[in-house]
Amino acid sequence: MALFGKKLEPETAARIPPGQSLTDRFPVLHYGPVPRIDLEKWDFKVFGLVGEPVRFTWEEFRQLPQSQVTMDIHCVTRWSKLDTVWEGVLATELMKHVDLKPQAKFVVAHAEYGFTANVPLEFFLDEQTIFAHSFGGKPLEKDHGWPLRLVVPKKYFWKSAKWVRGIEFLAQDKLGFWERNGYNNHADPWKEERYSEDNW
Ligand SMILES: Nc1nc2c(c(=O)[nH]1)N[C@H]1C(S)=C(S)[C@@H](COP(=O)(O)O)O[C@H]1N2
Ligand SMILES: [Mo]
Repeated sequence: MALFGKKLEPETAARIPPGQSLTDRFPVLHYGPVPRIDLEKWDFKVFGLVGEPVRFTWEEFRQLPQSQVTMDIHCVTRWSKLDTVWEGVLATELMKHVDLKPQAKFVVAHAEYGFTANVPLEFFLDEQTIFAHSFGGKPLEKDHGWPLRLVVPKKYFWKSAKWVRGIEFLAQDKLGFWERNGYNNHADPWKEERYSEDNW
């Protein structure tokens, strides 16, 4: 595996899943237009299998304790980007404000224009899952999800919903937008779970 013709160190090569190539760029990929967002009207909702639904305004969300995570991105379109740095609110931190019912086993992230992405609860509760407002020390760019995106580690990047506006907890799994449109529900880059032949 090579980047710009240079040979990679074995430690770096070992972090690149099968069928992926490294990039230093940050490609933009999504379905539909980039939403226009008014932070005065923006809110974030937690609903589904919770004791009480929770709603945050932008101000309230920004006051939650902040964390930074570094993780590797693997996109199903075959690029990987290592050591990306995200800042925001950890999923585990957000969960301190949520009275989760024991039947909850799956999470659907809801984003602008009805976009959804689903993950099993245990992946959502990964210590690195973050609702990020910054990337690489700067506010997110609009086309990368400003003002807030979910970043889910250990899965192909389509599970990381840009322009996220809420999360829903469910007892049963429910396919998200890309999972209904040809991508694999499990999305493990190390197993190359790219396409949806085995969703059914
Ligand atoms: N709201 C929303 N989020 C989305 C998508 C989308 O279509 N809509 N596409 C996903 C896909 S397929 C990828 S690869 C990543 C790309 O994120 P990037 O544009 O920041 O690289 O966003 C994910 N999040
Ligand atoms: Mo993607």
